[in-house]
Amino acid sequence: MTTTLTIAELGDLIERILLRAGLAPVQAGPVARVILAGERDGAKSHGVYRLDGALQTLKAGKVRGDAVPRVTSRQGDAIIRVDAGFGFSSPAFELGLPVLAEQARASGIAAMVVNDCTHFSALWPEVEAVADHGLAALVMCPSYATVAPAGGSRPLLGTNPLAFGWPRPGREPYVFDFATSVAARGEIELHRRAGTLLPDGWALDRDGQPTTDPDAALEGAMLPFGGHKGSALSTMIELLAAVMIGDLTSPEVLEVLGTTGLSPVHGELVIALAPERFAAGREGDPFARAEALFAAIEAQGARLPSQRRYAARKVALAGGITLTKAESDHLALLLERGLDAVG
Ligand code: NDP
Ligand code: PYC
Repeated sequence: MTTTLTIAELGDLIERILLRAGLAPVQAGPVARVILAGERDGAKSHGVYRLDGALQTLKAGKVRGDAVPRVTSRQGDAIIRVDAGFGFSSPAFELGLPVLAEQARASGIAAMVVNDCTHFSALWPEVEAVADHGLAALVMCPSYATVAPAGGSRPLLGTNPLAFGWPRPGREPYVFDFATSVAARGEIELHRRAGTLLPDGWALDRDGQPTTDPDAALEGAMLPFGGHKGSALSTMIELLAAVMIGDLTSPEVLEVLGTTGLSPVHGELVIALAPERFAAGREGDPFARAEALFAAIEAQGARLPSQRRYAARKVALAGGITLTKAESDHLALLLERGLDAVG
């Protein structure tokens, strides 16, 4: 038996679970919004399934449930610095976004550095939020060491997601967002829970041999997508969104946390760009030219990234979000027992 909730009902339930577990409202609201967005858009690897990890991290004392993020840069700085105070990343991002957008519009480009945040979420909610300000965006962050570099066999890099957004006047932005590993770790965990094998080429076991067993993969190493290309992109993310911003790299995160069973703590880099400022003085409107490019892609029968998500969102907006019995029973348990419900 399934249960269907409206988006507002599910958002309210998630927020109440987080408050019941002890998160302060300043943390619970943004965290609930990002989890709800995952469920609404059919992005199950970052939907309600992430609640347990967030609450386990809170119970282990590895995230501050009462952290109040602060913007620490001065007005007019091109680098907007947000100290997450060892809370979750989403409250820090929401706080810094208006400052970032204002500065990017003023200068054509601005960056937001978020430090000391616990991060479990997908990045597309963030690039979409920047694109809603009429800005293009790049967002990236490390994770913890679970991915072998191309040619290696032991975990070193993170699944390090990279997301990009381009605003499209009057319609949803062009957005892609993917792990630089073959798949997000959440996908492997979902295979494990479902008792299904992984596709070939996703992972190595602890002896460095290819495996399709999710348990062996979680104990071993995941692989970067596209061989040396994904490996280099992932390394770039370690450099820009960890080393450059003075925060932890994926191997350092694992050392500090001591487990991949909790949500990782590190930093995040968000870059916002105003396309019309870059194109100033050149022929053609960048937004119209982008539309011509998107139309040409679709004319070949290819789909744009995020179209599946936007379609799922339409369905959810019209008919609500359907949860399995196991999911709704688990949410009820989390609401009733708070942190006692998680290991
Ligand atoms: P997917 O492989 O599921 O999707 C990657 C992107 O490609 C999406 O934008 C998707 O759009 C698009 N896409 C998929 N298939 C096609 C297609 N046939 N044609 C065009 N576009 C397509 O992503 P991952 O499993 O790699 O990552 C999932 C999520 O995990 C991401 O949101 C990422 O941010 C998150 N993550 C977070 C981490 C963290 O540390 N916080 C670490 C790693 C991952 P669509 O959604 O519409 O299918
Ligand atoms: O799915 O790989 C992942 C992930 C790691 C941290 C948050 N999501």
